Amino acid sequence: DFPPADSDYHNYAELTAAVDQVVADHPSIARRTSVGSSHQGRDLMAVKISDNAAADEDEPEVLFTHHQHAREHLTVEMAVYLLDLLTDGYGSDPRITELVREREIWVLPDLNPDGGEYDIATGSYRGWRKNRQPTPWNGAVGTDLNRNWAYNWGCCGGSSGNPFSSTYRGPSAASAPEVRAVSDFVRSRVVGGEQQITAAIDFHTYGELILWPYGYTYDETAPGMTRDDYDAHAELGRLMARSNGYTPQQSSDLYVTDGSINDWLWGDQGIFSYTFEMYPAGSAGGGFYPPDEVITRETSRNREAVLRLLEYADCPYRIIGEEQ
Ligand code: 0X9
Ligand code: CA
Ligand code: CA
Ligand code: CA
Ligand code: ZN
Repeated sequence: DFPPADSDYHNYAELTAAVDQVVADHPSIARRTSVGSSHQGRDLMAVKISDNAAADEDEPEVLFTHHQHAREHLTVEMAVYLLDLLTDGYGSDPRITELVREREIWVLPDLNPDGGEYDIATGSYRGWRKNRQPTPWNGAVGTDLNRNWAYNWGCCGGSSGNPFSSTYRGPSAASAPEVRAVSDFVRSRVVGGEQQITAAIDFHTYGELILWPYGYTYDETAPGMTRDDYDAHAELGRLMARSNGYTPQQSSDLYVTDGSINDWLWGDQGIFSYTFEMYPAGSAGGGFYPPDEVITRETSRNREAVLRLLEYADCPYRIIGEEQ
C-alpha cells in the first residue's frame, strides 16, 4: 500500500470504493461502466457524468483519462477530484450544473491499475511506469501504455523496441489490453458515423505542462493537422494554461514520442486532445511522489482549466473564431 505518510492517496480498492460512493450518492447523474480489464484482470472503470446519465443524449462528449503511468498517482486523485467536483457542483454551482446538463463527461480514473498496485505493493515506491504484461521469451515486464497507441506507432524514435526499456512500445500497436480496451471504448463513441467525443485530457505527472499533438513530429502541421487544427489546439491550450499557470506547448517540444494517446485521439479519431503534466514543475516538490498534503491544492488548481475545456467542447474551433 502507500506509505503511511501518503495514506490520503487512493489505492485501487480505495478508488473503486470512492467511485461507487459517488455513483451511490448521485445515481441520476453518475454511472459506472467498464471498458474492459487490465492484463491481470482488474476492471478498467469508466464513470459517465451527465444529467440523464442512463440515456445517450445528443451532446458533446468529453473524455478524461488518468494514470497511464503507474507511478503518477496524483492523476488518480485528479480523477477523484473531478468526480466530486462535477457531481457535488450539479444543482449548487450554476456553471457546473449547465455543463452536466449539456455535456456527457467520461472519466476513466485508472488506465493502469496493475502498474499502480505494483508500484506501491511493498510499502515503498518502486518508480514503476509501465503496465505488468510480460514478454514471455526474455522475462521482461511491462509496456509503456503511452507508446502503444495505434497512430504512427513506433514511427519516429519516440519509443523503444527493447522490452526492458521504460518506454517499450510493445510488440505491436495496441498490444496492451489496457490500450486496446480504451481504444475500443473511444471507437464505440462513434454514433451515426460521427465521433461524439470532441475533447480530451490525459493526465500525467510531472512538469506543470499543457501539451497538444503531435508528439511524433516537431512540425506544427502534418497529415491530419491543418493550420486551423493546430491553432485551435494551441489557443485552447493557452487559455487553459492561463488558469493553472502551467506551460503550454506542442508535446514534441518536450521530447518526441510516438504511439501516445494524444496523437491517436487526434490523428485517428479527430478529438481535440491534451496531456496535462501535473505538479510539481521539477524534481523539487517530490517528483513523481509529492506528499499527500498537496493533493487538494494541486487537483483543484485544474478546476478552471477543465471547465474551460468543457465549455469549448461544443466547438473547439470557436476559440480561433472560425466555426467549422
Ligand atoms: O512521456 C510521456 O508519455 C509523457 N511524459 S511522462 O513524464 N508523464 O511520462 C509525455 C507525453 C506527451 N505526449 C506526447 N508527446 N504526445
Ligand atoms: Ca502526509
Ligand atoms: Ca451522446
Ligand atoms: Ca443532457
Ligand atoms: Zn506519464
